Amino acid sequence: MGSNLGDRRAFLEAGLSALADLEGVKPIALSSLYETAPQGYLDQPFFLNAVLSVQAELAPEELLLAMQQIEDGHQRRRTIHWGPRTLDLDLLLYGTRRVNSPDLVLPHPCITTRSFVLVPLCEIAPELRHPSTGKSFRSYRDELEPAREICKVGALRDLPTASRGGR
Ligand code: PH2
Ligand code: MG
Ligand code: MG
Repeated sequence: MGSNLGDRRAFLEAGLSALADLEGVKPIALSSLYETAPQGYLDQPFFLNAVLSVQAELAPEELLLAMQQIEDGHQRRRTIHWGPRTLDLDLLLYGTRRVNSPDLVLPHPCITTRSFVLVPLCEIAPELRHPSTGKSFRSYRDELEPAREICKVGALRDLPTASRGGR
């Protein structure tokens, strides 16, 4: 999850609640919140990033669609590629599943090179390995240049449970 426009923390909180409210999606673990220097497209504000692990009954494509609908519901405008955004929800991994479709590539193709992904990911899943290469995400993280700015800035609120009544 990422945000670098407006009330970044509020957008991440809202995204987290919306994910937890999806039918068939149960939050399992949430990383700390990190403030991170922009990567890729550099001329934009710093991000807040976090990684969330969920148990999902939805297929990967269905989950992705639901995530995009949540983004669209939070003032997300799609202009500059990798540019500033109120709420970005990226599907990084789906178990050990490998997907290569026009709309979805899993594992996420940038997962091994982005410190703002690897640092929070390794926090919640320290033993996890890349499903295709078998290499641990910790190794990928440790091999990154330390210059990349990434700073723990606390936590989002507690891991939400679904607020849907009775289901
Ligand atoms: N997202 C991007 C591009 N660059 N940089 C940081 N630090 N955090 C992000 O979430 C991020 C980025 C495109 O989604
Ligand atoms: Mg992204
Ligand atoms: Mg995205």
